[in-house]
Amino acid sequence: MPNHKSDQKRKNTEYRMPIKQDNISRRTFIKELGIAGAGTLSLLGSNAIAQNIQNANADTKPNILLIMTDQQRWDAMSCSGNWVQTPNMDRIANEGVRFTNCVTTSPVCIPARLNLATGLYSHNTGVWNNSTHTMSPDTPTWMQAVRDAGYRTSVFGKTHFTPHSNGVDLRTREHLMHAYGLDDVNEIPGPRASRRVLSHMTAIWKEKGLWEAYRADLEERLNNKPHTIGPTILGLEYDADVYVGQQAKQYISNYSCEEPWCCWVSFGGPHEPWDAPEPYASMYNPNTMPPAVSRPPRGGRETGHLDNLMQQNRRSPNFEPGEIGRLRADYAGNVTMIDDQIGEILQIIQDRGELDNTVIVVCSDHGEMNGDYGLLYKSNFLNGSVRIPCLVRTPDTLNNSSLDRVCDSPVEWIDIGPTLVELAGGEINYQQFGKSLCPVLQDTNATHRDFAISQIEGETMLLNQEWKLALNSRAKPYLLFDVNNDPEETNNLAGRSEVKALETELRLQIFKHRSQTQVKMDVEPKSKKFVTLGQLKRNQLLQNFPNPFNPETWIPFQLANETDVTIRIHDTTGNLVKTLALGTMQAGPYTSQAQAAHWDGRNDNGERVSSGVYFYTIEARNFSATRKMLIRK
Ligand SMILES: [Ca+2]
Repeated sequence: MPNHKSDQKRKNTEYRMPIKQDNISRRTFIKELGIAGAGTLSLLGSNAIAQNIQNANADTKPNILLIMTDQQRWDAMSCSGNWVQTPNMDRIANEGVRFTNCVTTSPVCIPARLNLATGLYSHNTGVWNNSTHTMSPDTPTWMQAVRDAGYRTSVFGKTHFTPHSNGVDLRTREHLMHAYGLDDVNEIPGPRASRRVLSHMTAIWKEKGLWEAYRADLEERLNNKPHTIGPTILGLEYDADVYVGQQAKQYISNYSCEEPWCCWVSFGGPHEPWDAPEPYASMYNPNTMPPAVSRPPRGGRETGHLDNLMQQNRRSPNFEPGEIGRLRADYAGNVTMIDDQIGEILQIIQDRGELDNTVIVVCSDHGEMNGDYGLLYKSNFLNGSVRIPCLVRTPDTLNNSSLDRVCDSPVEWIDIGPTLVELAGGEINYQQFGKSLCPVLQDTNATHRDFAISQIEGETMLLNQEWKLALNSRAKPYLLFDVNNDPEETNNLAGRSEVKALETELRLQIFKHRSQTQVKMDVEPKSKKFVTLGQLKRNQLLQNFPNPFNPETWIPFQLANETDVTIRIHDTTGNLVKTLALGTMQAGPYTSQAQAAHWDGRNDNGERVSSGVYFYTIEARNFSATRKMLIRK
């Protein structure tokens, strides 16, 4: 990374031990300031003190471990499908609740992940496929709500909140991740994007002389036969899933902040390529893998996106005999590898004495067809693609020995965000449509939702306890399955005269759901793209994008009129630290990093300010507003 060499060297060093090097927690900081006014800040340095704090926390708020995989089918756990060995996921299921009918709200990465973060559907976000999309930094998220509830939040692995375009370096986007609500960040791209998007992980691959070989191997697979099966050239030690697991493990192991932690471990696997390293590559016998669901004849029904997928050679290849078994065996190996990483993380939490007071959630953004219907990948509403693992284990479920540990009610994966916020003791004060699973965690026979919704490419699916119906982008029913009597989904009833009334009824439920889940018009504009000047009725000062590892910050605002703008930064005693005279600004939103006021973290004498709380005030014509910010070096 010649562009960032010195900068990155520093970041890498800081990254490895973010907590130990910078051991003043946010809350301590504010508390100290409150007690001592503007006096000097005492440091919480020693592990002994940190340990005491942890012990105190053990009686209060639980830590939160969100484990997410990419492209893990609902049945790829021993507890759900019994063909993949996942003792650690099973343990979480046995100490919590397993949701058997959890669907992703969109069976493909970017829209699904955006939905999870925001609690909004694709018909709200406008993101219906893997199009290039950057989540706006002023988007409210569950991560911010958990952080606001007093947690220190972190992410290790893949988020896909910003585009993975050629040459992007995810390390330059940490300020966005902070704005989304994540304090400590080590983001990686998925396995495909890792050949062209840089990260802390690819920097290591490069240093070890592995990156070019990884790129060449992946290119060859993609150009030749995308579903080539064979171990990654990275080996076990440098495999991306091992990297994510070990980074999270190290972070939790070293964690010494006062706040309870909320750690999101987001594995890039078992997303293809089918390249599990040994010993996982040969752990499963291809001949004993469950057979793929055959593709039924189409019949005279309406067509939809699924039919497009079935016509594409890449997604619907001519499988060689035995190939699907080999794909599945490799995939199972990858899942077990991830499960082993989860086991190591659980052990670390147990060693810290925190396991009993930790919330653990396991989920995946969508599934993988792995040959069902003759298909690879996802992007459709069939079980292999749309149903996902969903396990929720809390201190209460752990201790509730009489709890029925399986819940068959339809649930949506956007329900996870509000669940974590509630368990964190936080509040969601923004509009969203996720629904906390907490009530059903106490009574798993209750109905959480009458139906669950999923969307892709302008299409919508409804799943209730009896039926699955999908409308194509012309809102015509084209998939209808009796979920109890046809669990493999090989008898598509759509279009038959005897189900006409049923189709009409379910279709009306989708329309009603759509009308009831519209974003209110007074919600803040989501990004510059959707903002017209006429919508900006008032001036507004927005929350800065903090960067805990760097004193630089970006201050966004919006102007209703053209005016002179000045931003002044004060310390807690009211002393003026820095004046940013921005001059005459036109009306409009100044919300992206490029537009927002940039403060380099230096005072008017050019000296770097110390870590601490500051206030920034905007003056624009008659408008003035002040917000608090935290600068951490
Ligand atoms: Ca994905």
